Amino acid sequence: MSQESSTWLQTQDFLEWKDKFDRDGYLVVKDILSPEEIKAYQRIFEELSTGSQTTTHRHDLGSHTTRKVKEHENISQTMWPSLFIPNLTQGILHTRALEVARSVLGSDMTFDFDMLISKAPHTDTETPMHQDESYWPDMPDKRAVTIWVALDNATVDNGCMWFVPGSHKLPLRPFKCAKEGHHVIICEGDKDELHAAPITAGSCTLHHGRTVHYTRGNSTDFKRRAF
Ligand SMILES: O=C(O)CCC(=O)C(=O)O
Repeated sequence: MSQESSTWLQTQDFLEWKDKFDRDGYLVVKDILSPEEIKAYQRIFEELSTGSQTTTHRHDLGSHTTRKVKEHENISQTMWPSLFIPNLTQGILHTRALEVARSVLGSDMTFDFDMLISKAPHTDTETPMHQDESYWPDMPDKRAVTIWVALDNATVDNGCMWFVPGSHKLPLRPFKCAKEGHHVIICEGDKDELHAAPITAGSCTLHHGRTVHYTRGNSTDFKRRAF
């Protein structure tokens, strides 16, 4: 871990993070990126989510619903951006995310995978309520955390994260494919259980592998990008 990043951790309320994360199964950490760093990651985002080198790693997570805006995928995903940019995992975003993960779940936590996910203006497609653990039910060690770094201000109207507090402490909920044969999963639950976590660009949310979460569609004129 870089010296610079450890210095960053010392400026944070990291001792509170673990208690909140253990209690709620999710957490907001503000400003893990500076305004200059946000711009640098936005550039990487645009290069990878539109460039021809990543076409094999891109798909529409919202392809189970009818397309709302013809020229855009409903929910655009680019898997494994770190395969395409040398040393991306040594950069500030991955380094700080790993420090945050280790603060809440243990110093042996390691990086697993990364992805870019965006909702273009007026695509209005929800990411259904789900638990990430449903995608990897056979993993013996259940200590998993997803860190969602906003590259634009994430609001209720453009698709910020929503979580069901405490859901990580209960058994995995029954789930099914959102549509026959489609890979997107939806779990049982009621939207009234969800709490919104709007954050500014450069801040992040983290959620446990079993925490029920969801995002609304983007009904605004602006992109909602997350790393
Ligand atoms: O960005 C979204 O709409 C959903 C992201 C999500 O479900 C996740 O990162 O686990």
